[in-house]
Amino acid sequence: MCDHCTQTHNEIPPYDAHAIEAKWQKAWEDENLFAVDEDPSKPKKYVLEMFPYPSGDLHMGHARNYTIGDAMARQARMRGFDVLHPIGFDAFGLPAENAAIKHNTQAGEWTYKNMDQALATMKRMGFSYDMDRLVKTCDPDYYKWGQWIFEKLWERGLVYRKKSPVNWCPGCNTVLANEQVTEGHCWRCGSVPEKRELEQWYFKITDYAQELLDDLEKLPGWPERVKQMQANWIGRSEGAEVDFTLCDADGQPIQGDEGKITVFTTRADTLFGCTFFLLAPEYKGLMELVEGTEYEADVRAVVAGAEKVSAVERAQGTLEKHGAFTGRYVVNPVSGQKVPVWVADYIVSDYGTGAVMAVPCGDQRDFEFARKYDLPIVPIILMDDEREALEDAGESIDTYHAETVDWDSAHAAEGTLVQSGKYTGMRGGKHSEGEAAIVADLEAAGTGRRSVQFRLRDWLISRQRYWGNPIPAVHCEHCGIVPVPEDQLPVTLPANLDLGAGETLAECKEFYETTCPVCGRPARRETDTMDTFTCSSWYYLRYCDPHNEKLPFSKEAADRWMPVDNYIGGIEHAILHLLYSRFFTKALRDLGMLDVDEPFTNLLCQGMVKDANGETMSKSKGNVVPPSSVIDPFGADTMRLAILFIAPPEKDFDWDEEAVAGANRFIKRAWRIVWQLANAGDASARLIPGSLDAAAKKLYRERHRTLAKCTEDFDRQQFNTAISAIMELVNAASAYLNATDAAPEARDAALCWLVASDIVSSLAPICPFWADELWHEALGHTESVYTAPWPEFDIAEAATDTVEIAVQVLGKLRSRVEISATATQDEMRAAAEEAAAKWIDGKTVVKAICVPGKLVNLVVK
Ligand code: ANZ
Ligand code: ZN
Repeated sequence: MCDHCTQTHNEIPPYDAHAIEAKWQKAWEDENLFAVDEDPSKPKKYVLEMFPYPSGDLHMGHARNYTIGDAMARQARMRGFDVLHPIGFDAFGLPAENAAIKHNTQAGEWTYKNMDQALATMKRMGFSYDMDRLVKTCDPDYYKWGQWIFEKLWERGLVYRKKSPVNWCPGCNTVLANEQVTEGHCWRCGSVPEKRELEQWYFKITDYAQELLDDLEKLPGWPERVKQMQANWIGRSEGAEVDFTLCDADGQPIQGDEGKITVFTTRADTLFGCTFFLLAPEYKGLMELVEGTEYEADVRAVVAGAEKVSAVERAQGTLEKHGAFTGRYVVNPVSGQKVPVWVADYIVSDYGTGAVMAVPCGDQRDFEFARKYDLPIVPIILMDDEREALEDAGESIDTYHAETVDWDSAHAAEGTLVQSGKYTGMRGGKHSEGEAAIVADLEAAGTGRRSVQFRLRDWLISRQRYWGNPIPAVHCEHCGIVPVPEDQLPVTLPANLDLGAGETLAECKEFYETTCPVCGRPARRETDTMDTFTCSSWYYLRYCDPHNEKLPFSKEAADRWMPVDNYIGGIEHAILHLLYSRFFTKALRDLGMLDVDEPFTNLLCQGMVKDANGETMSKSKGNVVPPSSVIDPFGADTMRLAILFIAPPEKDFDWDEEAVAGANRFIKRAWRIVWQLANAGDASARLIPGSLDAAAKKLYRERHRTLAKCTEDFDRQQFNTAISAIMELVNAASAYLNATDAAPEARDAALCWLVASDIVSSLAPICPFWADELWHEALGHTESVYTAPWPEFDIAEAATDTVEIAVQVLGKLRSRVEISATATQDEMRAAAEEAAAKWIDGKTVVKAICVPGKLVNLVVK
């Protein structure tokens, strides 16, 4: 007898998550089930999750990231794609060094141990990776190719060295790229970087600035906000360069800097409002202007103060502004006015020309500076309401005159130009009529020209750290800096550095002593390593061809698999990693190594997993929920189901114990229903839709409807609603089983079998162990459910052929009746009269008002 009803069924085995999961982990591994087929007759699908940094075991954020990708990959496999779904580790980086120092081990040892632990958790979670393609960036056979790519980029002129003020992080003891200074702090340790003048290696990403911006349009599958963040970071600005003539207090030209200083401005229309002129503290030639003068000391003080603050913060303009007069002047090429030159710390040297025409009436930063140092503010642009007020007062724009303003902030940037010579009356603003007119005149006079500026800076890639990919270069006194010959790659990291004692590569003789590959004389190896972001900029290409010993990857393999169809990862990578990867793809394309312009067609940024109170999980807060805390009691399938069911993938969610318990209840229930259906079912019976009875017909319709919904939701990656659809199917199946309990022999065996298969198949991408167990044990298959196709459905079959209509008598609802969806008015009336017989009772129906599909109102007398 069955516990749940009064019938005798075949035995239903209990759902034992742990036994099942262990069994299928092993079976899939033995069978190498998730290896790529390399079957060119099938369409390809490349599903990729951002690979982890192996800092310890996986956390909930990883579990969510990989579960999303795995559901996509498994479903794609069932839908007939040849799927590439690889994993690896972003294994170089500072935490390994710090841990090595702290725990007195080697950075490599610590890293490999962590990778093993993470791999074991991935296996428990049932992720369908092609393990044959595992990539660890700290393996010499991976980083060798990173060095090789570096040398190719070098040959192409995309690598150079430059001495410049760089962000030196005192916490990490290394320089940082601009991108790695977020809100004035090191992205990793939070220290405030210092400026240091150092010779460093750069990648010339700015060569691709325009293309990186333009091609965002080729990415409709990326979240808008990510594209916006990239566009802002690239920061294209259209404007003009304007040459000012340098002079002394008497207006005598000075021959410094060829006698002129050029500014970049987006607002040439405001030239008549330029009342002073600003130089960045790092401006080349600034010191020559003041040396030996009474102004030197004040200027030096501003320069020294600026060194303590990062350029990023200074440019934000939110800090208190500091400046000093240089004693020099410039002459405005349009107005002929002579204005004083100041140094100001909110001007940065690496944007535009490092010199600015200050227009305090229109620019808030200049306004604040003018107020602080009592410099003139002359209004040269009227906002529309100011202009109307002027005209109402009967005054003319042409004769408008004001030498100063009583405002407390700069005014709107757009309006009508006034006090602007022949440009008075024109529209002013970015890309305005006035701007165009002034730039045209400047061009004609040779004192200005159109110019486009990008915020994007070249990528500073050298790091003075040990645990990274060595830059393959040799410094020779005779030959200069030369690349390590290709046949000597990789330059391998020495294993036994004493990090604890503070030893660096630059102090490791064994490493740096070498001979020059050109002249053979003793030489010194470069001891900087590459930013680890270089390693993660092309790993997705190595996955296409992981064992290639001649190249980082073959063109053939890249052409087969690229671009990645679905890339899944955190929004924290919206700028750095994604921008660098896009740059690498384009540069490698230009080297002829692959054909695509963009590496990632669709990008999904998964939301964060927060604790039950909506707080970000972190070790320091002690609120981390480790994946094992769910897998241990419930199994990985419950964990995966809960993760995908709690919220759509791109939304943040709060960790919810109740949802986990709910997911576990559903899995168990679905398990029983599938077994019951399978026991009642028959694989060889033929399903004849026309001969199904009403209850069976209802279930049959429901399966088409829910599968259509589920499939569509999978396509939109809305797994939570896909799961809801599967739950509805399980409910419908359960209702059918209950309705037919009295006469189980009358159940439609073909239908039961079909629906059992449907439930298992549709849940298979989400609960893989559960699914393969049922597929084999309840449904008797000998091959994995992932070799079976995704269930087919026909949305037309979901349409019902009957409708329920309301029956009213004299406008009062009396009954409901089910009639054919195609019933005529006469048929509707007849059905209504029958259903409402007792309210008609002896009276005559004089009229029937029929609303097809909805109701019949009977008028009686
Ligand atoms: C005159 C002016 C008038 C400006 C006005 C703005 C408003 P975007 O749009 O971001 O490209 N600028 C130029 N170089 C600078 C530097 N190195 N450091 C700080 N500021 C700099 O910004 C361009 C504007 O930023 C330029 O246009 C310049 O100020 C300033 F009502 O020139 B403008
Ligand atoms: Zn040499």
